Amino acid sequence: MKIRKPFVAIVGAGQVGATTAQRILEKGISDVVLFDIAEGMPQGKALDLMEAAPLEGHDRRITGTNHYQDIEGAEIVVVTAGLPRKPGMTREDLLMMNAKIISDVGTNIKKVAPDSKVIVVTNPLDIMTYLTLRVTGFPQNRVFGMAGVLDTARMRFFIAERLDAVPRDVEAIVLGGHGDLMVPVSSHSKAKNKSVKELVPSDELAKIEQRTRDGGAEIVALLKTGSAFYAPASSVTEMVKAILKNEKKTLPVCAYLKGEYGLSDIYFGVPAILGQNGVEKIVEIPLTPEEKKGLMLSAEKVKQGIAELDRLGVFA
Ligand code: TXD
Repeated sequence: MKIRKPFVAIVGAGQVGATTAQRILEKGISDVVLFDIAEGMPQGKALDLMEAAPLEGHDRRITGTNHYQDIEGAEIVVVTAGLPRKPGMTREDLLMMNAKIISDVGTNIKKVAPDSKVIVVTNPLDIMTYLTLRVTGFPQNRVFGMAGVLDTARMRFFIAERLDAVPRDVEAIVLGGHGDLMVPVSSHSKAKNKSVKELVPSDELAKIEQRTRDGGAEIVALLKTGSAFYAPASSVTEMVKAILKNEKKTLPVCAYLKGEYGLSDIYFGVPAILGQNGVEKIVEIPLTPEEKKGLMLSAEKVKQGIAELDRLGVFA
């Protein structure tokens, strides 16, 4: 089947990759090319998804492939290739294993889709996004990562659950690195037209913030094998839609900072405007002294991860 432009390529047809493909197709956003190194697997999933089209009623197309050549011309490349976290394993344990994979994937994207925007999903997220920038040599606005949309969605759900509210109607934002030190910004969380700080007692809000930080681990512990994929796929899809439809929507994005929030030469979760050019602007929001302090701690951890990659010779 001929894929029509603009289309999205997804590298890594595992849980997050395939579910993202499903969401993009079923929401009618664009055609999709699904790539994986596992032979037959992306072809099988693509065929299965096409066979659902008569029932789901969409007119989108997907093909599966093991050849990078087939992603040539992609408007957006979503990178989910990697190994998922196992119970007890930290995101940083994944560092070296996934760094090798990302170097390979980035090199291929540079070759076949040099004009694409790249959304990195692979963990440890902030560090793999930084590595993707270095490997592709793309402009910074065309390389960014997904984590904040997911962490924020988790927090929104936890607040909605506590208040018996509709999750969609709860506003929240989670900033910082995608790790244990991420910063749920409760000063900007709202529900029922009120600040969440007015609606939820501070000790309970602190628990919600902690559950948000542990959101990934909570799912890993329940699933036993693999990690979350439904909400991550929804989060990637939200970003893809904002770019393809040039929505200029402000979302928490793992973006390259050049002095914003007092940080530079780092990929970090901040509010950013997404549109047809990728990250079009970093938005600086006022933070409490405590939130600022939390962000600096989180940034320190991301910087350490980047330094670790450097020490291991990954950038050489
Ligand atoms: O918020 C976030 N950023 C995250 C990140 C939310 C959820 C998952 N997060 C991370 O995404 C997770 O820790 C992993 O690093 C990735 C992918 O998670 P997923 O659950 O989709 O992992 P799978 O199901 O194991 O899929 C990974 C696929 C699998 O099919 C492999 O065959 C493929 O990646 N793979 C490759 N594809 C292309 N090229 C290479 N080199 C390659 N190596 C493995």
